[in-house]
Amino acid sequence: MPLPVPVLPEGVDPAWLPPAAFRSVGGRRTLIRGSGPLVETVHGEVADACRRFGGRVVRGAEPGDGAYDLVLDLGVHDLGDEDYTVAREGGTTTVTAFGGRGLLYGLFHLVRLGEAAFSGAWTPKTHRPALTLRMLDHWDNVAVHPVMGQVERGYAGGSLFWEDGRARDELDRVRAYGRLLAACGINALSVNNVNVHATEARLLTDRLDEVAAIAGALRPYGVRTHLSVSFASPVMLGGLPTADPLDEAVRGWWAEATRRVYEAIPDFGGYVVKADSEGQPGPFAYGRSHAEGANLLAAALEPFGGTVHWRAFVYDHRQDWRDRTTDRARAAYDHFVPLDGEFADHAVLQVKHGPMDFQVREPVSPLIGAMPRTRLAVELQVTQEYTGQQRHTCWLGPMWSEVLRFRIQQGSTVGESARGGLVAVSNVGDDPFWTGHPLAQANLYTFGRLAWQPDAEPGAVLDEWIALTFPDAPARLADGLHAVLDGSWRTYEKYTAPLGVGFMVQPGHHYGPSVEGYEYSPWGTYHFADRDGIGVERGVTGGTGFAGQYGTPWAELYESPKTCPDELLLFFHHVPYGHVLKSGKTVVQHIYDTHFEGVEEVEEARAVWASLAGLVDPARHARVTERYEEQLRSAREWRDQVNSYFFRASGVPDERGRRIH
Ligand code: GCV
Repeated sequence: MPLPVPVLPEGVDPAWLPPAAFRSVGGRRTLIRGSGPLVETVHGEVADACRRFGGRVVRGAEPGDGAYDLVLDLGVHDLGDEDYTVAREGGTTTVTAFGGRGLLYGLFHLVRLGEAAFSGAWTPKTHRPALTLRMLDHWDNVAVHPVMGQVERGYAGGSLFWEDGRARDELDRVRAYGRLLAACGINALSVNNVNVHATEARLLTDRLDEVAAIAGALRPYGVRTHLSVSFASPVMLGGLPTADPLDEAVRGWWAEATRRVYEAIPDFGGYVVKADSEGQPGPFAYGRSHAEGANLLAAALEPFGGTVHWRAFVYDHRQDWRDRTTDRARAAYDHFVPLDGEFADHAVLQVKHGPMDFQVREPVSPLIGAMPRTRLAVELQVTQEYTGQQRHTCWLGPMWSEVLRFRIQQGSTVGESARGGLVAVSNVGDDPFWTGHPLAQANLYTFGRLAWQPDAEPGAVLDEWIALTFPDAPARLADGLHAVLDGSWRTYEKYTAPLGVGFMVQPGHHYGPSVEGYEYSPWGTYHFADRDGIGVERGVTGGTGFAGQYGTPWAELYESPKTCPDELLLFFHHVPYGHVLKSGKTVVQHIYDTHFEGVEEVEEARAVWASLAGLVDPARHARVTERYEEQLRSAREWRDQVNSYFFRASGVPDERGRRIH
């Protein structure tokens, strides 16, 4: 039986799957061959397109039995579960796949191609994902947390999954979410915050049925469910006196708990664990290593084929700001590199892409190139915690692409090193536009597509997103969207923290400027600005030694201010305000210029957006317009605070005599 396409609740934006995106797939004579649950999903999709645009679907016949425009063929092919081959010959477009996901991804491939999928002739081409795991982590709490709200670092309303303290009864929206994720290639999702509070810990045991219900809603679109668990579960939930990973009773407890999970959710993906990090419990309490901790859970998951995603975000968050010997940027490498080779096969070490914490500009984490005997997943942040909180337009595709294409170790890019997959913190909530800022949908789509193909051109991915989201867009709209999105990450960088220094945000909620907000805090987030200069000395000579954690050529390049790229200069070096950048400007003049330019660029983008009224539906246009007002207000605040701070600290006037307060 074809599975009906999920119905969007009234008023919810269809994002990149509006009905019109299926116009080319509808109106055809289609043959679908093969069986299995995802074939029913594919059938449902094609049937829905035919209902809207004409055409018909036949199941099971042989391709030669009639004339078909489209054949979707699941059978025995020399392909992996997610791969598909597309071809066109004699007026028939064919997708062949071996697995249901492959067939579904092949169908969405045709949707992306639009009319081009049904014209001309092309030789067979096989598409396969570069990374087998393409996952979103939701930092959703079941119960609304008194400080963090329902979604930690969430800027799109409440949770899609949890409401009034339990899983939603109505899961149509979750089904529709799974469909959006499949259309950009995401195949896994964890349903709760990595900071596991008391209520959420119980999802593993007595509240498992709620997780199973969500898994059931995501499954038809090939999205596997994972769960964040507390390392202290045996104590919190099992009444054991210890959570020591080498204790037999603890190992037995995890084995049994995991067996029950698989009984309820046979295709369960595995656990996500934040241990010994920002107050979460972990193996250090028992004098055990993080490999011992991760392997405990890997052993419980292994019989069922599951994986533990063990996060490498381990650092001292109670640092004394007076202590210049401790460098947070070093922490993940220092903790984990000695453990290379000790992690079990079913453990994946999940590493944030930068050594600090999702700032607008960071170097790539040196850990990514330094653990060749460990399966690593790289973690990005789609939710815009430090990049404008979905009030600012900030398309992160170019940043992620730079990270993924960075050659971290000889011959290998970050994308190639992420053998355990690419993971991102989701930016989605129950907001009618899914992401709060409607243009932030482009970030989620881009993440999925880059996870499928890390070396894809981000601009081409944005073209896809535009064509799907606005199927009848005139060229003027597409140009306008590129104009406001293409450079928006660099614009954001210009009016916020300069030259890689990071963390000039207001403490706690992290929105808006506060140059010294994190300067005398315990979080390890300092810039050391004084009257003479700014930046963190992280060289091997005279610094914290962080630059030495890289291999060749990066260690040498970052070691000296002469060779360090301008955009990371203050991340690696403390320099005088008069230091001349490769651009020929002094550091302080660069700060003034970029902050003035950043605001001007927001003003321009706001005007471009205003000119698109009439080409975009009114509700979406109004929402983005409102966000631009706030972005401009906030960008001016950033400019004025940052420029005034450095003018007062340095006493150096702006060469161009602009107004600084
Ligand atoms: C889920 C940052 C965020 C925290 C987040 C943490 C993490 O510190 O501010 O909200 O906690 O990263 O990635 O675990």
